[in-house]
Amino acid sequence: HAALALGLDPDRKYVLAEVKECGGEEWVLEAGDLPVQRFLLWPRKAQEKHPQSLGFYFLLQERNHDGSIHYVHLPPVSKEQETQRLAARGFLPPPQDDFADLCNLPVLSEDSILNNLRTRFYKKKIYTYAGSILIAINPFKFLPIYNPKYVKMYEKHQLGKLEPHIFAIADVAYYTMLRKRVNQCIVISGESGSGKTQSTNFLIHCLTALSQKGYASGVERTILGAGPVLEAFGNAKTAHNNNSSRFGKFIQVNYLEGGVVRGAVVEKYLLEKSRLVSREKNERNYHVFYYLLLGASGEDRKEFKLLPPEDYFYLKQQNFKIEDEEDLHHDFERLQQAMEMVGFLPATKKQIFSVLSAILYLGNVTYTKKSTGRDEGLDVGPPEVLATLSDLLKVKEELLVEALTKRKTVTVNDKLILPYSHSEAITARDSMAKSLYSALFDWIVLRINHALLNKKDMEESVPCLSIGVLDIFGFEDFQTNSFEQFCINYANEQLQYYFNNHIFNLEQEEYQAEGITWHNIDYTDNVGCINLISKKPTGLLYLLDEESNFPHATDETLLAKFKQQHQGNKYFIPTPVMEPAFVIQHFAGKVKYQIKDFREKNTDHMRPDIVALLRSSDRAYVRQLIGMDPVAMFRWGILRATIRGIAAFSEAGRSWAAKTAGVVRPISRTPLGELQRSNTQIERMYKKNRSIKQKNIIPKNLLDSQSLKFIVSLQDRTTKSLLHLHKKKKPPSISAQFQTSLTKLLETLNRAEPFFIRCIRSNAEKEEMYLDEALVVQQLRYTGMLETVRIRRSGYGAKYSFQEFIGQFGVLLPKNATACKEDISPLLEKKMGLDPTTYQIGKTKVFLKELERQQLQDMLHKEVMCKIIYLQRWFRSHL
Ligand code: AD9
Ligand code: MG
Repeated sequence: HAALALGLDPDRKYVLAEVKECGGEEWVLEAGDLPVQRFLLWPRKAQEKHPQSLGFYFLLQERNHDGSIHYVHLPPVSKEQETQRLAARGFLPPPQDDFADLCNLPVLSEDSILNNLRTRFYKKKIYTYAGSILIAINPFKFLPIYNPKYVKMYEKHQLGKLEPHIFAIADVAYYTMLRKRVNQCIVISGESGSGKTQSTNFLIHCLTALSQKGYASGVERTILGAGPVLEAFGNAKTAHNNNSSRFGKFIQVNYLEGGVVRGAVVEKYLLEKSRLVSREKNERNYHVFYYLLLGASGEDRKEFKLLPPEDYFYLKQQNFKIEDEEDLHHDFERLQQAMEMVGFLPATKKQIFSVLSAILYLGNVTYTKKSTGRDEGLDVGPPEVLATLSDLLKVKEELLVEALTKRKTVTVNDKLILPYSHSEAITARDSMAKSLYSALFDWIVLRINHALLNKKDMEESVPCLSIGVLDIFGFEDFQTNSFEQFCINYANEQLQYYFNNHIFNLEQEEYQAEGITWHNIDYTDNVGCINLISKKPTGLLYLLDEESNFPHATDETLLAKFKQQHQGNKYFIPTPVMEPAFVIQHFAGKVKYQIKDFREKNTDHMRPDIVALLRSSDRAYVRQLIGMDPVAMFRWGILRATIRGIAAFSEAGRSWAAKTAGVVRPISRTPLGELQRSNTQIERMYKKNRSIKQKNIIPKNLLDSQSLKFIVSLQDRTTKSLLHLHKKKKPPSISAQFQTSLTKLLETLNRAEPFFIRCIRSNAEKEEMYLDEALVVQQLRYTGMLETVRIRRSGYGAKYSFQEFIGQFGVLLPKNATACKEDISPLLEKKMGLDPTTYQIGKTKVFLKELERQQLQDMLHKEVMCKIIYLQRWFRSHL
């Protein structure tokens, strides 16, 4: 029972020691002439930070089994840390009042917000509201508040009546969607390691549980399986987070009108490809590689030709050590289960694992200068690696060697074959690995989407309502930051803007439009930074695209362009002339980006040579991975399903669908010319079909002109993307694609009603139940928490149009009341006697504070109960 750490209590009267395996018992030991009061169980993490470190305050004397004595030196702990840790364990300070909603704080300041959050945190209340915004502080420790009992507890409750909880948000989003018949979205933000992905998982869990009766089956199971599969392939250990998302995702859960889950769609954003081939010290490659290597059975090892992890170049760079073998083994089992949940058959899993194995082998390909003859060029090896690769990918070894050593360029009238230089060859090899992995990831997302789409019968109905949950990669600032961080931080910048726009802009514009009394609240606008990055024509992203296309450009000319265009911009901080880097003042802090490889990463598409090689594979799966644009394949999936839906509906629909399907079915194999012809045919059918619709054979909601147009446009887009592939036309740059998908995402979000979750990282060391005040304050500051609470507090959380108000609270109004200010006002002013500062009636809407809304709701409830009792009495006396 070695003591792990010692410290002084805040008054420096006692020595406190912690013992790892004592199971919470108190121990008494001697420590010099200081009395030792008690021993506590401290988090293991705290100890890992200073293993056996040579503190000079404390010396623990221990008796070994054989009676000899040895000493353990332990580090001192700061008074502040000590106080916080003691508070966490319920020792100190005496219990303080706390507020579940920051809007109810008696005094509003940065200090009072922090104090309240801290007090709650150490009472294990990690969730706090700011009106309807949920603040979640990552405790790095699982609290027992997520079991199904809690889902039930929060079901149909009123926000604010129970302790704040993430399930409360899911529940309110769900019932608001059903009540208002409007799509909802939940936008989760926070820096890397703050708990967004974890929160997403809790939300998805709750959102599927709410709709199902008792057990997860069918599509719910698929949705629940999707998370772990995507995390295994798209998350990795970084300096900030052991499970850092290296891609963004938007999961949209679709519901039937009655609220039963019908399916879901996962949209992914920008996977960090560079991680596959290199990364910073102490960081790891994608989880799935370690799961596979440490979890695969002997048989699998043989089949996929797996080596020990330390034998792979892509894994062993920089401080390679694996300390969590046991966990990884279990993780692999869990991954396999999740893959089954999303419908991956054993054969599919095998295909995936052999591609993973091939990717790892690619890293072991080495090059040497040709030793014989005058032939310039490189020898590639080692032979056994090439043989294994050719076997795993089922490609001819000569072709593989060619793709790994020579560049083929097709000019107007000639084909040029040039040998790569050593560094070019390494780049080509890595590019192949990255392409394969990102194609694999896209394919997995696509397959998951298929499973989510097809599980429930497409025939039944069309999607009506949805709740989207957004979980992107959090803001990050590493020792060295590159193109990936630039994109990630830009996405976070956009999300902050979205938040500001909703919470401050739109809200205050509405107050103004409604003509209610209001003093504007200022906030820190980040639009300047967004303009710096993305405003046409000189935004950094546009300059980047320009320089990426310019043949003689280099990273240096790009940097020069940045500096020249944005000198003096307050978001673009000057750097020393010689430094190959630039600094951006983001809303969440300054970040220095190294310009190296910006251009290359921005145009990092699958190389035609590699496409050609993989196309020649004898393994259908490998051909599939690269053969089709995944987006097109996905659309094709919807197209097919829609056609099936139409077919199921009626005789006329069936014949239409049969013809249509006949035209488009073999789309992936159809020559392009024919595909274009088939487009014309669909168009013709679409026109003909108008008459079918007019005859009311097909109901409007199933086959309105909108969905037919959709089908035609899908077909069109599919053709276009195939053409793209065919003509080898330059696809848009990575940043342009990212920009487009972000814009699309924001459009989707703007069409839905948002809920916000602000995740906060409690400390940078991932220590359990420990709140680092400085770090938390910093996050509160840059997210504009004080201003947010201010507007939520002085603003009005509840809004009803007059019509909605009458609809909901009509029972409380006189019989002949109409939807106007004059009829509604007496209820609030006289009958309820509300304080005039707690509500306002505008031109078309009633605005209420949260507490008053609850009063109104309670009053309604009482009134309805009275009516029921009255009716019951009446019945009893009359029947
Ligand atoms: V990143 O931007 O993807 O790098 P996230 O997603 O914000 O980041 P994540 O959800 O991965 O952070 O949380 C990091 C770790 O904190 C998790 O792996 C958990 O171990 C831990 N965590 C987060 N939230 C909770 C929680 N509510 N309860 C317990 C939590 N642990
Ligand atoms: Mg994450």
